[in-house]
Amino acid sequence: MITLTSKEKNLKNFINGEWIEVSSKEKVYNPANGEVLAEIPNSDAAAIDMAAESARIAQKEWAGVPAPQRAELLYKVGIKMKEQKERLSQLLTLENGKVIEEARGEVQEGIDMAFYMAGEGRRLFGQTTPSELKDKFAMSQRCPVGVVGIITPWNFPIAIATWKSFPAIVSGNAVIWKPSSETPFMAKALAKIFEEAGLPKGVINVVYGSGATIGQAMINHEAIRVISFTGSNETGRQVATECGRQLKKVSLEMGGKNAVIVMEDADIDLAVEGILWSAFGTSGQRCTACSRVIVHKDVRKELENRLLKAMKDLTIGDGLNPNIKVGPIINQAGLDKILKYIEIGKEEGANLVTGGKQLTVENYENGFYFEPTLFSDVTIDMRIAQEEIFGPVVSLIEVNDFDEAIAANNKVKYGLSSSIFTQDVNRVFKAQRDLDTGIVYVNAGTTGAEIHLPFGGTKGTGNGHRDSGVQALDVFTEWKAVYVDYSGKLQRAQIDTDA
Ligand code: TXE
Repeated sequence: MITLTSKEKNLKNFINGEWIEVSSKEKVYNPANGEVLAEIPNSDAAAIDMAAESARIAQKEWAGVPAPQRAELLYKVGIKMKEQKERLSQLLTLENGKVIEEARGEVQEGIDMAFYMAGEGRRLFGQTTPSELKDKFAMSQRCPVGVVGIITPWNFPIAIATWKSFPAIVSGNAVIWKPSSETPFMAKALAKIFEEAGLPKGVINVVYGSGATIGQAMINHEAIRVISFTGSNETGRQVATECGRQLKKVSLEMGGKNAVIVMEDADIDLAVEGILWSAFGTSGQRCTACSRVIVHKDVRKELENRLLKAMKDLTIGDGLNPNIKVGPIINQAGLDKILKYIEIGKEEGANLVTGGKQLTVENYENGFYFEPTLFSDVTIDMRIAQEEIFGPVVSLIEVNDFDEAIAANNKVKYGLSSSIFTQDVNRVFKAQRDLDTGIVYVNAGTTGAEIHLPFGGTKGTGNGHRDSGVQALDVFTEWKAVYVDYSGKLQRAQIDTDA
């Protein structure tokens, strides 16, 4: 068990390079034992006015700093994150509950993102193209949008923040960040690292508070030109509707109903390992979590038996204990949601093979634990096979052949991640073409995205934008087309082309 220092506990907004006290507070809990960790500011909308004003001024200067210098600062951020990796990981487990090994992986993702985006400072490529006219030069370039707002969830409190803030900052924007109230320590730690690395004041601002007040104030503020949001489908739709009304650019990532497909020629042991890691890692609270297993009828029984056996070996408890494989659920609301879906599954006629209950862990009686759960005899139209549960619950769906498997994968409103286990190269290529998700894995589970590729999905998962990868720059930049005519006469495009 780690203990928070009094400095770490002292949570304040970070606006214009200053740590600002907020009198209204709410408690934040450790999901492993239900104990109060600290009090987090419950800001009002005036904090956004203050942050937007500071960001507006800071951005003008920041955009004038050459991009390679902006990038150097991100590089320093990466170095500092690396130096502090273990402490950051422990704090992450403390506030979020995920097991320490996964927390280290998440912090590493942030470090990777810092170095990757630092590289972008020497690229930020535009294009030069031939002009249709003589003695004329044509090019396009990326320009910062200005002040951007990022709204992040609790399930990847540092990785998602880096996917959004790093490309924004290297592109010359200033950022206002509202982290989830469940996970305030990662936000404080990252802001502190930016401060130590020497980011000019006002380029990043952290404002704690509720979605309804602070999220809404960000959306409504005229200085904030982009909102990048990760969270639930319901909230994302609301955010997009509000942004649409104001013609504000919005990027959404809203989760998934991800499937692992296991064909009859699959390496079953490998498939079981892949399912375990992607279904029960972060206690099933990943947007890419495997919550459906679509299995060929010839290997259904064998897969079910081996999966069940492997699930029995999962250790559940405090994520800070390195022997634990599955940590707690984020809070009581998360548990209630999972319990609701267990009842729905039973009513729909699915067979509850194992799990399905809240769990009490010795010495952690007030923690939010849930048994790893397996439903079989699930059909694709059942709600447990359609809706995001966000917990350690897997549904087995039996299919007759490859085509049925692809169709079952695609028959959900989400489109984030999918995976197929097979040894057949022809099926591999057909699957990567026909699976309609933004991410496809072959002979691996549904999680494990690398930061230099685009992250995001189709259909109800998003609205066409991507976090991470070079594509993340598109969210935080505008394209400018520039024409330089050095002919000394007025040449008219589309008219004087024969001259
Ligand atoms: O999400 P919310 P919650 C899903 C998952 C989970 C459910 C609820 O199914 O069980 O969402 O989690 C801010 N305007 N995912 O309640 O409400 C909020 O403060 C602007 C999947 O945490 O979507 C937080 O910072 N912002 C997901 C962020 O939005 C608002 C990850 C997400 O909160 C707002 C998390 C508003 N009106 C949850 N209301 C994934 N894609 O992985 C809230 N927020």
